[in-house]
Amino acid sequence: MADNYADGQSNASAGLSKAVRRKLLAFVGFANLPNQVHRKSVRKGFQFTIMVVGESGLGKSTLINTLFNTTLYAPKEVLAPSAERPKTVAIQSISADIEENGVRLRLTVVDTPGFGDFVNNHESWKPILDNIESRFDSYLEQENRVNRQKIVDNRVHACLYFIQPTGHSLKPIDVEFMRQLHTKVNLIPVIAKADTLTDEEILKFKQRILSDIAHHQIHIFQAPIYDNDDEETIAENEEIASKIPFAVVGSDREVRTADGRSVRGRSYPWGVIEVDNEEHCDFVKLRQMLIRTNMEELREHTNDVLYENWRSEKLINMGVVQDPSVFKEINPAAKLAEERAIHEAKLAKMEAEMKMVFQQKVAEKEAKLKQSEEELYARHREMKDALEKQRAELEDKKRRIESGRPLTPDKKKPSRFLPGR
Ligand SMILES: Nc1nc2c(ncn2[C@@H]2O[C@H](COP(=O)(O)OP(=O)(O)O)[C@@H](O)[C@H]2O)c(=O)[nH]1
Ligand SMILES: [Mg+2]
Repeated sequence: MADNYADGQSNASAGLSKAVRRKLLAFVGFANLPNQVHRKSVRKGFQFTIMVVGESGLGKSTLINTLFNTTLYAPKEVLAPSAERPKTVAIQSISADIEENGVRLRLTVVDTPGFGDFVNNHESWKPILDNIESRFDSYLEQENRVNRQKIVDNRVHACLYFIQPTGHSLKPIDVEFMRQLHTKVNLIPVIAKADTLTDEEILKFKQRILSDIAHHQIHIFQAPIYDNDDEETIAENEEIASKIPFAVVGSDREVRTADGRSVRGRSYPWGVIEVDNEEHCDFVKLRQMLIRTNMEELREHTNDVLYENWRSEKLINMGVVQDPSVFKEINPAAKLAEERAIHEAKLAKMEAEMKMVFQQKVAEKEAKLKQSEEELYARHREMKDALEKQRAELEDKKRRIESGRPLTPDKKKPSRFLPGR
């Protein structure tokens, strides 16, 4: 009795179809899935595009060279004052394939020289926004191709916005740029040439920048924290987040410190600022966020949120409507009735078709029968006529025999059948 009762219980609870966490009895192998994904992505390589925006001379090119430890940008020739300068923001992109421990990365840096350099900087964000959107466009076009095997991802995954180290607050052009772009790109604000400010100035400047950003409801990229992250990762991400906006110093030169070490940095009469020293600036934290910890996060956020929003907005503007039935809740009874109605309509149609074919066949058969009946009649008449003729002949013969005339007619004589002979 007790056993039955227990059975009843377990059946009832099984009916709720709850996902049950189970311990596997043996090794199945899907724990290896992350390794498979890893191998595959290493083989395919990664694509990452960074955009740098800021007035010229803020150290954008230098910082990119410092970040990737390569000379992506050659030292620029200083333009003579009389030289023709471009009148608008020019957008240039440089790509480089870099490899580290067998992992290939196609890095593209999009530079925007000329931003903020004009007397009238009205809408100088526009060419940059256009560039970002045209990259989305090209991705969308590739997604819509028949063959989607080789999609090149040229979308901008991160935008480093260089803030002039004034120590005051954001300038109107900074606010305008970030307001226009924050829904299209992962914004990462940095304080340029932080070696020109003291530690205290940097701290105050950061607070003012953050409050300006909050005031204008600008969304800057923030590394998400997940439930399943270990404490170390959480601490690391919090540490990174606490440094935003990163106060950076760039240098692609090695200098010698007072204690004789050779470091990447900038040398001043009073000492050396080390780029890779966290005590001196936030360069290391910026690099960590961009490259070591959040590169995939930046790529994912670009794809899943920024691109996705742009894409659905664009498609809606183009008049593409979402079929609402795709999302309709399915009611099993209604679905069954609908299916039955369709089935019945199909049966009725089949029946009508069969009836029609049957009637057609019957009509054909009838016509055929009528025809053969007429033929039979005709034959019957013919045969009757022939018999009639034969009888007449025989009668004639009989009469001649009785009258004593010869049976074989004279050859010279015309036919004996002619009437009146
Ligand atoms: N003080 C200081 N100077 C820098 C820094 N980064 C670059 N520079 C200098 O600023 C000048 C302009 O740098 P560049 O990278 O060409 O600026 P861009 O026009 O924004 O690309 C160069 O002379 C650099 O050596 C920095 O972090 N601190
Ligand atoms: Mg430059």
